[in-house]
Amino acid sequence: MKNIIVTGGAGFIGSNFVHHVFRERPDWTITVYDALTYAGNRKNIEGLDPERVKFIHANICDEAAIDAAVAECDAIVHFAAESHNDNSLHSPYPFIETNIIGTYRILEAVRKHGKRLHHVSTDEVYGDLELDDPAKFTPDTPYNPSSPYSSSKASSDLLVRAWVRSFGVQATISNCSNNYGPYQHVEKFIPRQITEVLLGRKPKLYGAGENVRDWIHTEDHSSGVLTILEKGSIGETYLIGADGEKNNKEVVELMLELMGKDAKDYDHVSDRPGHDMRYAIDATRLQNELGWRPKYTDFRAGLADTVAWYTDNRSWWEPLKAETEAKYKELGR
Ligand code: NAD
Ligand code: TDX
Repeated sequence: MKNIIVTGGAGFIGSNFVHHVFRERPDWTITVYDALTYAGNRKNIEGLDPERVKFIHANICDEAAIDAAVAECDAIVHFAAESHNDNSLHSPYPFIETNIIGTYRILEAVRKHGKRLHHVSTDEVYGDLELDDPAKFTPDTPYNPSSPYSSSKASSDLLVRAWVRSFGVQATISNCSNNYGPYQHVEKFIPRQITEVLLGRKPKLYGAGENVRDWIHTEDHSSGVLTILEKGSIGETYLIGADGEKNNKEVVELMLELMGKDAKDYDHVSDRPGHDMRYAIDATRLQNELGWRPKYTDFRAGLADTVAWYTDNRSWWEPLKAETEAKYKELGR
């Protein structure tokens, strides 16, 4: 596999994956296929050798454009999505179009051209867990999504499964937990809070702050996806997680401490409607069957690096901040 397309490769996780593959597979070429929505940024993939990293500015819903791109590659890794729950509560339609129709277009293109597909999805398709539930999500957990975002991702996963079974498409799926690291949009929890503090304001916790997320460094997500792309069994679903469960209050307090502030100096704001309580991943299949292991398991160190990245890259995030906070103001959060 030498020539891959990365959809959404100018977004947070996609661009980290592009950097990862660029480093780890020096004989591969990578075509980033991205519509550059509000969440995409060409700066995320700046500085990479243009002989090895190409860019196509197009929408995955554009049938002719995706068909032409897929015809030229060996495999496609599909990250492109509308990815933010709060936006999906405010205006769901783009989630239906990109996440469902866009994935359908990709499936039809890989079917026509007989190409390998890896579809990137989320643990949110499984719904949520109670705080005291000993269970974690496994590949056999029934789908039970809560939000327009997670239900559109669940729909896309089901399309992939159907295209594998009905048409013999060569696809794998991964469902990963909450990522953190560089290049994450300031609408998301960790970058929002870091940048609020850098601007002299207070972090904003939804509700009581007791909701639990299973944090994984985006580098570990990248190595998981690359492992599945190279070694995964066709038709299989793999869960990617690094045993990183923390509640939101703990994350904010650690972040404030790392930034030299009073750990209790945050505000509680109104809760997200339908707010999932807890996500937790059991990554046994990926570990046992494909031998994958996470490397960035020290959350304190990973969060400190992330704080340092946002501190050092103010010109990257500052232009996004006003519009993002205006959207939150409308939502009352
Ligand atoms: P992101 O919002 O940062 O980036 C999305 C990228 O896709 C952007 O570059 C955007 O321009 C592009 N894009 C959006 N719509 C497009 C379209 N119609 N055509 C072409 N390009 C389009 O998202 P992210 O957080 O990096 O998430 C990437 C993928 O990983 C998504 O599929 C998401 O569901 C999944 N995921 C995310 C997380 C997380 O914690 N962020 C966790 C698990 C899975
Ligand atoms: O300001 C905030 N305050 C707050 O308390 C924001 C933006 C969020 N939160 C809470 C809500 C969640 O419990 O923090 C937690 C994380 O929120 P998000 O960053 O919005 O992520 P989440 O809704 O958990 O979804 C993320 O993980 C799964 C990604 O955005 C999805 O793309 C991925 O599929």
